[in-house]
Amino acid sequence: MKKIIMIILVIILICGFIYIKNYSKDKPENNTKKQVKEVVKNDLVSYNKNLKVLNNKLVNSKGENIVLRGVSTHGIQWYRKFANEHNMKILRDEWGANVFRIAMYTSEGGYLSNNSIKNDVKEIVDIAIDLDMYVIIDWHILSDGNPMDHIEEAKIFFSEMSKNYKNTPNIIYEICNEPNGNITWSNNVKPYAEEITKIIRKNSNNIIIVGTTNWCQNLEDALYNPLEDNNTMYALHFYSGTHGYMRDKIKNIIDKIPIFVSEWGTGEADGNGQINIKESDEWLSVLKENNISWVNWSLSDKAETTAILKPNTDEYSLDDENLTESGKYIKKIMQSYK
Ligand code: DCB
Repeated sequence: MKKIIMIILVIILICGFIYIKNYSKDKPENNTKKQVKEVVKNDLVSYNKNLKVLNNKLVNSKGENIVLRGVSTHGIQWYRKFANEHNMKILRDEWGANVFRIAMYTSEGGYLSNNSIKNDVKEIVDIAIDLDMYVIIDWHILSDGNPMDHIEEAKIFFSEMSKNYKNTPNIIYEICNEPNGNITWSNNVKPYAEEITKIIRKNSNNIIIVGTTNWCQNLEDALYNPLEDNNTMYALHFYSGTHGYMRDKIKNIIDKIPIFVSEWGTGEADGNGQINIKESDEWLSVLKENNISWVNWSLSDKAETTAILKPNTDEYSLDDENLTESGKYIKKIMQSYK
C-alpha cells in the first residue's frame, strides 16, 4: 500500500514539474506574439502570406493592399554584420519594418568573385523568416550595369535560391538592382528578366522585382514594353538630393504599372552629399498616397549621408544615439506607418 501511495505521489510530482516547466516556457512566447501583433498589426507574413500584383498594386493573399517598408543592407561583402537578428527585430518591433533587403553585390568583391557570399544571404533570409518578415534577395548589379553580362551566374543563383525557398511566402526576388550604362530595356534588361523569371517560376510564384534602365529611373520602359509575368514589379530608385525632377514623370505612370521602390536614399545619387528632408517628404507623400512599398538605403555605419548609423557603431546597437540624421528621419517615417 505504502509503495503504491509513493508511486502515485512521484507521478503527481513529475506531472506538476512538467506542467510548471511548460507553463513558464509558453508564457513569454505568448507575450512576444501579442506584442508583435500590437506593434505591427497585420503587416507580417503569417497574416498576409503570398503577395501578388493586382491592378498594378501589391496585395496580400486575400487581395488586400499591403505596403512594405524597411531598410536595405549596404553591400553585405562589407556590412554583413549589421544584418543580425537583434537589429532586424528592433527594426520590426520598434520601427515598424515588415521587409528587409539583402544587397548582394555581384561585383566590387561580391558574388562574382566569392560565391560563398550566398551563404550569408541564406543566413539573413532565415532570420527574416524567423521574424515573420518579408525579405528581398537583391542581385545587386551596379558597376556591372548590363545584367546580360552575368546572366549565367544569375541563373544558377536564382535557381538555387528559389529551390531552397520553394513555398516560402517571405521571399521577394530582385533580379537586377540598377541596370545602367550603354544598354536598353528591350535589348538587354527585358530578355534578361524573361530568362531569370523562367528559372524562378519553376519553383516559385513570388513577387519578382525588375530593375529599369538608368539606375531604375526609366520606368517608361516597362510602361511601353511590359513583361508578361503577372507577379512582376518594376523598380523605381531615387535619391532625394538628386532626383526630384523625376517625380512628375513618375506621378503620371504610378497607377499604370506595378512599382516597387526597392531602394531610395535621403542624400544624393552617390549615397553621400546633402541630406534633403524636404524632397524626401515630397517623395514619401507620393508613395504613401499610392500605396507604394519602399526600402531605404542603407543599414550601415559608413561615413556617408544615407547610412542609418554613425561611423563605428556597434553591430548590436540601433539606439537613437547611434542614428545619423538620416537614420532618425527614417525611423520616424517608418513609425508613422504603424
Ligand atoms: C545606387 C546603388 C547603391 C549605391 C547607391 C548610392 O547607385 F544601388 O549600391 O550605394 O545607389 O549611390 C553606394 C554606396 C557607396 C558605395 C557605392 C559603390 O552608398 O558607399 O561606395 O554604392 O558601391 C546609384 C544610384 C543612382 C545613380 C548612380 C549610382 N545615379 N551609382 O543616378 O547616377 O553609380 O552608384
